[in-house]
Amino acid sequence: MKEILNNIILSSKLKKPLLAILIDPDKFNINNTSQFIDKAHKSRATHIFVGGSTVKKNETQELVLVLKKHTQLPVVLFPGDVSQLAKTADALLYLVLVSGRNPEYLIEQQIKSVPFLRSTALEVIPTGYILIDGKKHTATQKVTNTKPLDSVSEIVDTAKASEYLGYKLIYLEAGSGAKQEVSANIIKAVKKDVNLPLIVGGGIRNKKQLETAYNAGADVVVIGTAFEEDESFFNDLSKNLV
Ligand code: 1GP
Repeated sequence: MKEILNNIILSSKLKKPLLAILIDPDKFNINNTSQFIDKAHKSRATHIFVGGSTVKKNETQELVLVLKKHTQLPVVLFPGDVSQLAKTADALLYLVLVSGRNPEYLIEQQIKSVPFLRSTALEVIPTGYILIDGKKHTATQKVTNTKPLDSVSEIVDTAKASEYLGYKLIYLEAGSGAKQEVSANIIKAVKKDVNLPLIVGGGIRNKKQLETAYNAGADVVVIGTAFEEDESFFNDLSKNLV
């Protein structure tokens, strides 16, 4: 079953924008899950992503179990490394950091994940993950020891190479808490040249930025920090306001 990917492809074709709430297990109070998810359900959120740059052992698995008890929204792993895998999630963004040249995040982590993945029915979605300069030295940069891209043509060529290589999704990432989100110009340029659904995240903190990303061609927007800092942001994204 490739339900999650097929749903993203269909939504992209129908121009129905998707919104993923990113929960970082390291920063999230698991005792607040019920309240947090109630708010997410009243918002236009369509997916829950789970992952972070530095997450303690077993934290992801515990959180995913609790989330699955509280929501029917698809729970998708967005792992910082191989320790952040959980059988009970619905899908895994199988990230390859194609903007970087660090073999650990190009192939090593993926190989390390194989024994675990063999024993699960997780939907594995090959994703070209492109780190873009968000005017802040983000955790992703630190942990992966890679440089973000800032040239539009390099970003587009990297995304196109990912398409030729057979990846199913492109993730344009400015980094969690980025000062500058991925620009509309970059999103438009990638959308024009690459025939894959586009996920965009990093530094999106208000409705205007969200709509700008959708209008430029983002199929899925990911927001984490804005909800971590202030859950009332869910009210701005109420289903009734769409
Ligand atoms: C980070 O793209 C996500 O990996 C979300 O970023 O936390 O800045 O919303 P924010």
